[in-house]
Formats: sequence, structure tokens, C-alpha cells
Amino acid sequence: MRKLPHEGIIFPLMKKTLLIIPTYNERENITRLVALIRKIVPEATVCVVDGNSPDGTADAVKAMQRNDAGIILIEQAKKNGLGGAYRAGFARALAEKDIDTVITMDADFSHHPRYLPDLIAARASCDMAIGSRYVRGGGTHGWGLGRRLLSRFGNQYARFVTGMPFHDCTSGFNAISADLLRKTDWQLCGASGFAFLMELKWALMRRKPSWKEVPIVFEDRKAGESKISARIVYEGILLPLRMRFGKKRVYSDVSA
Ligand SMILES: Nc1nc2c(ncn2[C@@H]2O[C@H](COP(=O)(O)OP(=O)(O)OP(=O)(O)O)[C@@H](O)[C@H]2O)c(=O)[nH]1
Ligand SMILES: [Mg+2]
Repeated sequence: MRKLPHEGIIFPLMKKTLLIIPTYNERENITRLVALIRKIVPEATVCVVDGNSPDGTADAVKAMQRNDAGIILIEQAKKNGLGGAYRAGFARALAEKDIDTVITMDADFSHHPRYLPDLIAARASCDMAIGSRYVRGGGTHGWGLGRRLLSRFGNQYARFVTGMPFHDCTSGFNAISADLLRKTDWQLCGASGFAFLMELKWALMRRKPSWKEVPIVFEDRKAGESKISARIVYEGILLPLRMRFGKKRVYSDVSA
């Protein structure tokens, strides 16, 4: 097998890495995804947070757990949004004392595991590494024009309104120091959809972390259905304004 460029660096790090993967109706994806993760970062802990998927995603995870002690499954009573899944995942990840890096990623192969070594290696030299579509070498693949424009301009809008320095403010593929998360009020990030990922970065930036953007090519999902809705897009438009100008400016000093 081809030697990965960071193999020597990341091997000792992956043991201390926990990947949080929220799932809702991802039965078709999750088994293949975890199998691939195991090839690339065999020693990492995988934590699937399932929102009571009617398609039996949790059963597929339980089947994998029989042969793999490194898989955690959090079964939520109901579909609780991406934000609800990550809040549960963070609480669990930070209870694991040997974990020093927490990775957020989707289950639908949009965040390909091939980038895990890059993210883990980058995280070793900073507090948070952001998998970014909008830096040199990054991009999106398989999206129509409408979706490309929504994401591209949505990001520029979020960057402009919030003052956050990232080119990809909504990225869901991140490697974050557990110590940084412990110092951050992520529990106060109440957004439900992808806006949670902006709110989280806003909260993390309050702690003035060191950070890097790592290029990733985001692939449109090939199996299963998107959970994006008009309500989730609306939340994404409103949240930067609320973060910047709202009365409850919990994270008001990040752009300072
Ligand atoms: N536990 C849980 N997971 C969710 C929920 N909503 C979405 N997810 C998962 O979060 C990840 C991102 O959701 P997607 O539907 O792929 O949303 P997206 O990537 O922003 O949209 P697409 O690019 O259209 O796929 C996927 O792994 C979903 O299965 C939820 O309410 N609960
Ligand atoms: Mg997706």
C-alpha cells in the first residue's frame, strides 16, 4: 500500500483523535465510510451520532461495533439537527481523557477521509485546522450552479458580516484541539443546521486560537438524501447578523 505523506507524523496522533460523524438516514454511506476511515486512520476513535434514523443507520453502526471497539454510537431520541448532534458528540468526546483532537465530518463522503492525514498533521501545529473549499487547491465537485453560488457567496457574506478571517466559514470538516473546545462555550452555540459550524468557529475564535485552512475538494453526496431545507438556509443567512448585531452577542469580541 502507498505510504501516506504524513504517515510517520500522524500515526502516534491518530490514537488521540476522535471523529464525530452525525448521521440521519445514512445507512448506505456509514458502513463504507467507516471501513475507509479504518484504512486511513486505523487507530482513531469514531463516534457516530445518529438522530434516530428510520432507515436503520444505528443498526448498521451496531453491526460494525461487534468487530471494532473503537466505534462509539450515540443514539439520539429524535432528529435534533446537525447542531444537536455535535453538542452531544462534543460532550462525549471531551469525557474521553486521552483524546486531544476532535474532528467534525459528514457521513455522506462530501468530506472524504483521504484528507484526514492532512487535517490531523495540520492540527498538530495549531489549535484548529479547517478543511477549506475556498483556498488554493480546494474546491467543490458535483454541485450545480445554484448550490455553488449559494455556498461561495454565503461564505463571503458570513466572512464580511462576522469579520471571521476564514475563507470557508461554514466548513464542517474541522480538526479541533480538545483543550480549545474545553475552554469554549460550545454549549451556547444553539444553531441547528450548517449555521452551527459558523457559530462554533465564532465561539472558538473568542479564545484566540492558532488556526490553518487545509484545502479539501468537497464532493456532492452520491447516496442518500440531503437534509438541507429552506429553514436551514434561512438560519444560515440570519445567524451571521445575529452574531454580529444581535442583543445576545455572546461571542461579540472575535472580530476584534
Ligand atoms: N444526527 C443527525 N445528523 C444529521 C441531522 N441532519 C443532518 N445530519 C447529518 O449531518 C451531515 C450533513 O448533512 P447533509 O444532509 O449532508 O447536509 P449538507 O452536507 O449540508 O447538504 P448536502 O451537501 O446537500 O448533502 C450528514 O452526515 C447528515 O446525515 C440531524 O438532524 N441529526
Ligand atoms: Mg452533505
